[in-house]
Amino acid sequence: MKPEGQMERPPLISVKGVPMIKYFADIMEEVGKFQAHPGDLLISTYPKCGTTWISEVIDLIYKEGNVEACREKPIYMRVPFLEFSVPDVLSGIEQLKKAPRPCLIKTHLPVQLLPKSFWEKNCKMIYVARNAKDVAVSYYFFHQMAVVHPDPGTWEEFLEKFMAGDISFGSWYDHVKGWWDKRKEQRMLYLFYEDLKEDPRREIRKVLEFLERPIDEQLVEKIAHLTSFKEMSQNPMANYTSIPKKVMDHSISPFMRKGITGVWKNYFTMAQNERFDADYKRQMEGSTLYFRTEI
Ligand code: PPS
Repeated sequence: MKPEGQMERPPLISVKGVPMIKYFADIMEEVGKFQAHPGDLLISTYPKCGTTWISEVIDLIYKEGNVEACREKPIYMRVPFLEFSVPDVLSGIEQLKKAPRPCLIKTHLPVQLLPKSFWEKNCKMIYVARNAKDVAVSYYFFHQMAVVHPDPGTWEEFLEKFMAGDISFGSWYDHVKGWWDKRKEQRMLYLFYEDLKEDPRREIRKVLEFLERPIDEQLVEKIAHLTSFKEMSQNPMANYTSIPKKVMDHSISPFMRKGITGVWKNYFTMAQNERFDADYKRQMEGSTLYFRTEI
């Protein structure tokens, strides 16, 4: 039985072969018709790959380092989540109808489900990818605290589902490859969580360049400081603590959990690691994408 006041954990629904959270799937027809503005900037990621982190970086760039302006609203209101929908909470589409445009837009959709108008309007896009092993761990804990997801089961069970792509937003492997293959035909910056961790200043400069903004070293320094894991995990406008408990229960596991690369080593058994690596090789065969699982 679900605890009182908590939402149901409905089973995933397939949208053109991609498993999705039921409430998200329910609005996908409307999402497909969404009209992008040519000036909208799309922030695209597979879940748990650094969406919130890059969103905060970009919002600070857009607001020229004005901390007060960035702390006026939580990150999910400053960067509407296109396909987001849960009962009794403003959906991403409703938010976007009210938002001044152009604006920043977050999505976790795989390339094939992105509304056509983003391609037609030639919108700029920033994609952030993260290594599969850390994503699997992060997503496992997120399933426990964000109850719109199905119950993840044990870690062992969840890892099997992850490899099979039988989780919300489908296969990590297809997602990262799909967006990687699109990067050359679109105005897209493809970033890696591990690079952001290794040298945030270098990656912030890349973003500034992509957005055709001057490289102001003072601004770079300020943003690197404000978007460190330590700062963001204590910032109520960035750490998702303002979201209703029935949607995310931080007492089960905080949204800002560890924020490091290589955390998977604490969870994968040797046997799981071997099985995962063999399967990974098969699923990523032929791709030029390369991920670091430690830095
Ligand atoms: S979501 O729900 O898909 O939008 O989540 P997302 O923001 O993509 O990913 C959450 C993970 O990113 C970590 N995170 C950070 N790491 C380093 N530095 C900063 N500033 C930062 N902000 C968020 C967050 O802790 C989640 O990773 P895990 O491994 O679970 O800690």
